[in-house]
Order: sequence, then C-alpha cells, then structure tokens
Amino acid sequence: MFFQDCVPIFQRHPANPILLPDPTSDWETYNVFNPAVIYRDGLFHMWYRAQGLDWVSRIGYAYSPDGLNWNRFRQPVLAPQDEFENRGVEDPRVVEIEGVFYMTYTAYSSHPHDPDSATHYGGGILPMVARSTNLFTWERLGPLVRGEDNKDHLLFPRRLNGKFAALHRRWPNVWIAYSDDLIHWPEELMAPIYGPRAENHWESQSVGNNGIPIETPHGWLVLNHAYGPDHVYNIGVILLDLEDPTRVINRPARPVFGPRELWELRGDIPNVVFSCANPVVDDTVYLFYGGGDHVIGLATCKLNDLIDYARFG
Ligand code: BMA
Repeated sequence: MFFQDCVPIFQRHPANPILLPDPTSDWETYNVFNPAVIYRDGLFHMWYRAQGLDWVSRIGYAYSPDGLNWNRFRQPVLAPQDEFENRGVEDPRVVEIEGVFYMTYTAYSSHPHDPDSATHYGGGILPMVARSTNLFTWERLGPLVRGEDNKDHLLFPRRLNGKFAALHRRWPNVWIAYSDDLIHWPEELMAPIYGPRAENHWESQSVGNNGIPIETPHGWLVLNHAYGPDHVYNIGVILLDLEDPTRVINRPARPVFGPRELWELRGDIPNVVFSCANPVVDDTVYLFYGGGDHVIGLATCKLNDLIDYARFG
C-alpha cells in the first residue's frame, strides 16, 4: 500500500469525526459519508449519504452553527423513488444559483438502463439534477446524460457565458457540459478537460470531481479525488479558466489531502477520504469528507494557501 506524501495545507479538526452513524435509526445505522455542505445565513447546512439496515443509500439533512455540532432530521430528505434509484441515491453536491438550490446526486439502480452501455457493478447509474427552494423538498429535473457510466457531476455556482455549466465524469475523464434549463445538456457542448496521469502513482487509475468549484481572481479552484493501483483515495487540486473551464491553468503534481487516521484507513471501504463539499467561510475552506465510507470528517485551510498551491505548485 502506497501513501503519497500530501502538501500540508489542510488541518484535520481535533473533534473528528464530526458525524457518526446512528444505531437507533434504521436508515443511517451503518454509514454516513460524502456530504454536501453549504453555508448560509450563519448556519452550515449538510446533506449526507447514509446507509442503514437495507444498505440502500438515502440522503439525510443536518444543520450546524459551527460545522462541528450537528442537528439532524429524524427522516431522510431524499430517498429512492423509482426503479432507477432502487439501490440508492448517492454522493450529493449542493449549490445555490440565482436564489434556487440545486442538488446533483447519483441514482443507482439494480438493472442497467441500456444493456449495451457501460454499467456500474452490474446495474445502472444516472447523474441526476434536483431543485429546491426550501432546502428540504427536492424536485427531480432528470439526469445530465443517460446510458453511460457517468457520475461525480456538479454545477458551477453561476452561469458561464449565459448558460448553466457542469463538470461531470465520463470515465476516465472529467468533462464540461452546458445547459439553458438544467434539463437538456447538448452533446455538442460537452468536452473533456483532464483525466488520470500515469506518471503520478496516486492519480494513475481514476479521477473525479469533489465539491462546488471556488471562484477566485485566478480561476476556478477545483478539488478532485484520485486513486492509483492500490485504491488509496487522495484529494488533489486543479485551477481552471474562469470563462472557459476546459482550459487548465495549472495542475500541481502532489495531493493536498489523503487518508491517515484510523477512521479513514478502516471503515466500510479502506483508505478513503472522499469529499463532495468545500464551502468557503471567512477565507477558510471547510473540507467536509467521508472517511472510509463510514463517518464524516472536517479539515480546514486558508483559502490563500490553497490558491497559492493551485497556482504555483
Ligand atoms: C466512489 C463513490 C463514492 C465512494 C468511493 C470510495 O466510486 O462510489 O461514493 O466514497 O467510491 O468507495
């Protein structure tokens, strides 16, 4: 097992892990992980993936004044509703655009939607988009694309050249997509941006998106995840052009975060730190992440330190 040296930018919070499974609940009994988090009006809002007695993923909601102490709803806010989601709703990412909240999540089904297309563990996955005006009730708009192995999708926090924009993962590459209505995503507007790098062990096999891109004067700061042949999940950073994110400004060679703590090295899946959220509050980046697909952790850094590494690393 090879643990790549990380650039020491992020600090783990001493209160970690900050959210644990709840043995008194039937739907979040075993694992809580990979949360979306936004900060709004003095509160952190979290939507987290949970697995309970039936091992089907649902999405729970919690809020917190400090990002450490969470008050959670007793029932999930998103649960599978049809055959396309019967194995679960996974890995939410939430963003506010023009006063409306959008969640992207992976719908996981026990049967492939198109038997000739790539599948996921023998089933089908759909990269879904949903909308909410109150944080709790979510209206499904539909998938970004059908009939292929596509997930890790997220929305940019504003329009680019008048259109909604998304990053998605059409394996093995991260792609851009654009839409006028968040329902239709024309194929001719899609383009690959970057993929695994064979020369770096830690990101030689697979890469994917993390949380919502952070807008900076120097470009979109985008955190991502990657693994090599030993399946150790690390977190990297890449800087993309503000108006044309298919233009990579810089992609540093070393990761900024990797599994080290017992609850990151063990858990349901070993050696995993997997993040779907990096909100910025008062110039601090809050990296919320799943540890071992089992619990939720928090690490923070100064935004300027991350920008510097993304630009010059
Ligand atoms: C990815 C996703 C994540 C998970 C990770 C590590 O493919 O399914 O939900 O955290 O694998 O197991």
